[in-house]
Amino acid sequence: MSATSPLTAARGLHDAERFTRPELEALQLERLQWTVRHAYENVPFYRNRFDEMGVHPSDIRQLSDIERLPFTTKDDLRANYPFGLFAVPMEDVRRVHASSGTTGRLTVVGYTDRDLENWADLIARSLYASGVRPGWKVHNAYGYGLFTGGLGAHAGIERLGCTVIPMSGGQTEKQVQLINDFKPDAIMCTPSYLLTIADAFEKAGLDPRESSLKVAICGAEPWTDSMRRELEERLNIKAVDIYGLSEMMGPGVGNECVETQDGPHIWEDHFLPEIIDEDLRQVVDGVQGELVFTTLTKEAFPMIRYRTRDLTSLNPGTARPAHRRIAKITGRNDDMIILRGVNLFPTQIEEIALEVEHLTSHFILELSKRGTMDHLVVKIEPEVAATGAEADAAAKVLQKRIKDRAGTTLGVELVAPGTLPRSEGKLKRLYDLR
Ligand code: DLL
Repeated sequence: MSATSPLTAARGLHDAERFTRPELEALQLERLQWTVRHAYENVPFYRNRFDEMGVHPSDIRQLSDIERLPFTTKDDLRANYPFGLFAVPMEDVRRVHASSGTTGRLTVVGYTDRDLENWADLIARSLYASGVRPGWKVHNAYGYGLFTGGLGAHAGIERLGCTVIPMSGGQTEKQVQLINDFKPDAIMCTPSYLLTIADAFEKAGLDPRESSLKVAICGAEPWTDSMRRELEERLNIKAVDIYGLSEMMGPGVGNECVETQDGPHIWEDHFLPEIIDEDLRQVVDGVQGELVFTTLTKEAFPMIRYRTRDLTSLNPGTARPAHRRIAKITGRNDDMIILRGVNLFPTQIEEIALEVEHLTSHFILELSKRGTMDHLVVKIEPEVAATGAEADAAAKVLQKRIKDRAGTTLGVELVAPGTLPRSEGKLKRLYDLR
């Protein structure tokens, strides 16, 4: 099999998945040199940055030379809105996507024909790693449109030789009906939306464990291993983690293997990952920090050392030995809550809430001011079947466990089952009322 025959390659293991680490690194170096030259020659922003730092593409002689290159941030994307960072003429850009983020301008990304081909291949590779096989029906509940989730996943499902059910997000009752009637083998959606769908099954009088689904490929937001267990238990499926971001491509930058479920392997033949500390210095594998990526094959939108703001560590490959894995992302450094000097992530609360009997994973965090102090309240739904006394006791347990493990006291308020907003895509956990 040749590395360039996409159809066959995408329907089994790609050559790059069998590489040894030295083989992979040789390819990475060649591709890094190409990318750096491509960006320098075609994007004035990169040329100026490189010139300011006195670095030239010819200085990249080995992979570690990447540390000589400047970082790129979301602000740089915004400052070059909409197409300022594109490295090919507009007529060669076949598609754009955009993400809104929480503040300010859209960030826009673009793809050439070849970029779209690579993306479909990488989703196919990710699905294969998830245990999906040609001939399966895949229900795609990632949102279609400017968001990369829907259309990105769509092309890869087809590429693997599966039947795609292009449902998109929302219309939850209809999702349940289609899953029940079309009997898909796999589903793609955010973990929080899968929970909404499981609830909707029960509301419709159906047992989610009895559905045809075998695998869920979940990502686009941080989630915990406790949430994985909850989803696997409630739906009788395997839940596998898919990672990605628009600035690199979209979904499929990395994916977990179903046989090990030990964190997404980054597809390092296309993306070069680094982890940096607060002083922006590279740290060694195993140490947590901010994830940074450089694209290795992107034509329309090469990105050099893009700071993702995602907090994780890089660990040795397992099921795909040459491709390092990222640890489950605890959060982003911009959704970290600093409460009276203690750092907190919504995922920490999720982890703890899911352990407490009689509570559900339906909760939000409300941050407000009491006098001059910040105050954080967890509003959480108890299980429908819990008695008032059971729910009250559970709320106290939650508060105590948060205090013991996160080191700070939060308010815990019970709210009636079914009253908190339900996810239809990326779930908003934190409401800042200050
Ligand atoms: O969320 C792409 C995607 C779509 C990935 C569908 C997976 C599935 P953005 O909207 O640009 O792109 O958001 C990217 O989402 O930097 C992380 O903070 C977060 N994220 C994505 N996947 C995961 C994951 C898509 N598996 C941002 N675990 C990233 C934790 C994730 N966080």
